[in-house]
Amino acid sequence: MQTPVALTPTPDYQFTARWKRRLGRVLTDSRWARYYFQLNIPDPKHRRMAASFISAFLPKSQPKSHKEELHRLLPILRELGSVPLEGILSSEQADEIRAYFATKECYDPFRPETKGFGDPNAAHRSCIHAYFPKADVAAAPHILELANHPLVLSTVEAYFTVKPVISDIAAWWLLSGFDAEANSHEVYVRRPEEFHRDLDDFAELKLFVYLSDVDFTAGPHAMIRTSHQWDLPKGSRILELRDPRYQARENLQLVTGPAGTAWLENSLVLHRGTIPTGKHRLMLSLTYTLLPIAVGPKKPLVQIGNSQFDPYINRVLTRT
Ligand SMILES: O=C(O)CCC(=O)C(=O)O
Ligand SMILES: [Fe+2]
Repeated sequence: MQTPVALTPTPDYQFTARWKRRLGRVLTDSRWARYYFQLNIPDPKHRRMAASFISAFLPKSQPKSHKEELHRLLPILRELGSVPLEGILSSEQADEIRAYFATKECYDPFRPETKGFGDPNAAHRSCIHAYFPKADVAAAPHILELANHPLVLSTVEAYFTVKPVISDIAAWWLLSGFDAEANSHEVYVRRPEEFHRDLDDFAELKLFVYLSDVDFTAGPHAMIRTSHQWDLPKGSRILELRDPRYQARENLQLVTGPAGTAWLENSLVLHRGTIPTGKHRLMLSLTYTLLPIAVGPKKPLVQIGNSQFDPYINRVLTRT
């Protein structure tokens, strides 16, 4: 009998397959062409220049509300790369959203064969992250209002100098007590001190909102303050906390707070979710960019009647 041979693709085959996949995407969806183009310009200074060039062709914002608050928030966002937004979601509203998600199912994107669940305690032992379908997230109570909160939109518009697009939405459980051995191949587990940037568009801010109470045992979000301005080696988008060339550890910030805690973060800020040691964490993120992004929804997620929200800003999330 012949010994079975494991069929591992050769590096050459993988390389060709990757380029074929990219070409297919670029030819069928122009968002992917823009996506791969901007990936080739990783350094923050050139990205800022590209963003301001593109912005010249985009609609300018309306006169802003919250002038005084903007005066306080914008310098912090520019300098540190992130800024807390207080009072945009009450803890009662966060509880209502969490109760809504308990009636829906979320899924482990890496294990499509496992069942969805609403109760995080019912998760498969190997599951780390479980995401709710984006249409369910967009239809959740309070979320569209939050995405269009005047303080959020004014801050993002002032930062970009033009109207943004809400280009992606996500809500997921980060689960405590997952089987680390079953996930030993995962970078998240294997390199617990690796931080990353997200490069989806030349300008990108994310609104992160905790939907459960997050203390140091609930896998708090971690970020490295001021790192959105750093040039990383060889155009990399990841950094180890211990890298002696950067003051990463000195600038490390862990975000803890009750459900409803919200902040805006430049996606060039090096960040990661830490590993929970005691509690599950439910998180919401809304992505604001100059143009729709390749990794965002392809078609509007929800139909709404006679919307009070700006259709340009909401065109990826909603149609009327
Ligand atoms: O889970 C977290 O705290 C961070 C997730 C993340 O990297 C992102 O949403 O871009
Ligand atoms: Fe990220």
